[in-house]
Amino acid sequence: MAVNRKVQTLDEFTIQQLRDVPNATGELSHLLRNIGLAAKRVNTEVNKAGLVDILGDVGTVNVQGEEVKKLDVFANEQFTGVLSHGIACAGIASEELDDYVPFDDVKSNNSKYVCVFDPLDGSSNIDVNVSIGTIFGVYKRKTPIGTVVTKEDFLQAGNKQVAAGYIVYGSSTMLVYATRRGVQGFTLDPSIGEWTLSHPDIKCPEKGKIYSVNHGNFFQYEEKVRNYINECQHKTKANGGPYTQRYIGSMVSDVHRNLIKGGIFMYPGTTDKPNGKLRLLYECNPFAFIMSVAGGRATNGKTRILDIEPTELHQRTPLYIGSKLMMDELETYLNA
Ligand code: P6P
Repeated sequence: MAVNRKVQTLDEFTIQQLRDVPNATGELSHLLRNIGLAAKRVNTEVNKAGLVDILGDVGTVNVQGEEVKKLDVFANEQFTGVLSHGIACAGIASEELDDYVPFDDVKSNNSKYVCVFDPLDGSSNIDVNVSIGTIFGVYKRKTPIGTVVTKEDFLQAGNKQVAAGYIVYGSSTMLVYATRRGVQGFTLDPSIGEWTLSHPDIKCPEKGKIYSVNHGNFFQYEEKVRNYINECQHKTKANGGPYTQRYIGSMVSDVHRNLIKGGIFMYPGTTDKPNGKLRLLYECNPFAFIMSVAGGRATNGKTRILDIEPTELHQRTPLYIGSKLMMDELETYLNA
């Protein structure tokens, strides 16, 4: 009987990648599998989120006798827990934590990577059942192996990332990660609890017809941005349109859709928030890395996101990210 082995799991894929990477130690593969494990646990809880009232409100004890936590706190604990017990990560910085967390033990101090995380982005959408996500970036530590990591290990430009990815907890749950070798998409098969390769070697279409921006802030954007948005609204068949406006309000979902279909996502600075809302380290840099490997681009309106030298863990930046040709057109407006 022919055995259908077209399905390739995350474990199989990351281990097989080792064959093509000379001198690979397997630590990055181990780290990615750890993230996949924690994400499966988060997925289980996210899928029950609508039942919180039945299972008990946050801060109470549920029918299983477990304390009900806010989902983003739970997610942060899952990723921190799995990575601190693994052998590939020496510490993390998280949207949920004021400062970075060194995993100060012999095993972790001998690890060569650090991770930055937004454990559960868009969590305000949970109670209306809108898809949410986890975003992560992986760096080689700058400090010597064997020592405790310091803040400088986390304040690295996005172009120093060795990997980056996200999990989108949506109609299906996907884990997408990029290394310099390509962007790979895995869909969780709940029947076997495995991440299965469903979107190999993702490339962002050079052109798309989707623009994503919060129109509620329109009159707070600078004139050049407003002019580009007007351009998007006036596209016709004759000049590459018509465009459609899609904005979920959940970055992982909006950028994932545009990565697959082509499009541009914008979170510009506003008069109230000149640096915008999104965080450089664990929201913009990971997506900028993924998009650059997939053939797209990401800027803050002036500079490539990946080239920005961070000065603080939680600093914000305006973000424009998406298909190459759409970014080219945007920049003709921003540089006008
Ligand atoms: P606004 C979610 O809160 C988030 O951080 C991103 O996921 C999302 O893209 C953005 O904020 C939406 O912000 O101001 O448009 O509601």
